[in-house]
Amino acid sequence: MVQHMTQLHYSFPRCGNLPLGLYPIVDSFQWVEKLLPTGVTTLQLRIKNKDGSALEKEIRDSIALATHYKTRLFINDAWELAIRHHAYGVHLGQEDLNNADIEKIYNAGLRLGISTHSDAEITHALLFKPSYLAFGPVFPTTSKIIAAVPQGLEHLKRHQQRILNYPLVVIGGINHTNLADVIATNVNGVAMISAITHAEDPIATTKKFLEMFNKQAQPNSYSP
Ligand code: 3NM
Repeated sequence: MVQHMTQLHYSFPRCGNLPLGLYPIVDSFQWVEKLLPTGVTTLQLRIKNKDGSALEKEIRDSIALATHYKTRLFINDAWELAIRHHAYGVHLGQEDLNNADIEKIYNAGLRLGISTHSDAEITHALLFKPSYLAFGPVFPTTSKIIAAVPQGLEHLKRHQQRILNYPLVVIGGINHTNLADVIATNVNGVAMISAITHAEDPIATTKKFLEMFNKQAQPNSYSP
């Protein structure tokens, strides 16, 4: 599929007035089912080990339940299934951008998030006018093999300055030791895998992180 290298004539819809906030990324319907009752307002389903009807069932069931909870569920990569089952949004990595039909995603009314790891990738991602940009890895991560070196909070702040007023979700190595510092940068969303899925008590941990986010975040500093 052709990659869009020129400015699009449309912008993807934003994700509402509520910041994306705590943004757990999970790899099964079972996890979606477990986390939705915690009150989480954003989730991503990122399944890398299934395809065909097994993948479709996970996606379909997750979308149905997230819709019931009014939770913003982003489907990683599987954009056609996300459209077919009316997901809230799609999340694409840089490499996925080459295979996805961006216009189809837009025409179906879905939100779009795009991963970035550098100034050049941010510039590229902005051409698609997505609903939000994800940026990482902020800290070292063991959940994904990534060529980019961890950016740290100082780099993060620099990138934030560059895309002022654009919703930014940060990712990579975020956990209980650094979450307060990350929230203090006033990012729109904080995505995490292992800090939740490897926690001894994932539900209690999610609730604690949600509380931290709600206490510490300054709604006025978020873009609409
Ligand atoms: N994407 P954890 S880092 C899926 O930088 C993913 O684009 C990243 O997992 C990026 O919270 C990452 O366990 C893994 O570090 C995040």
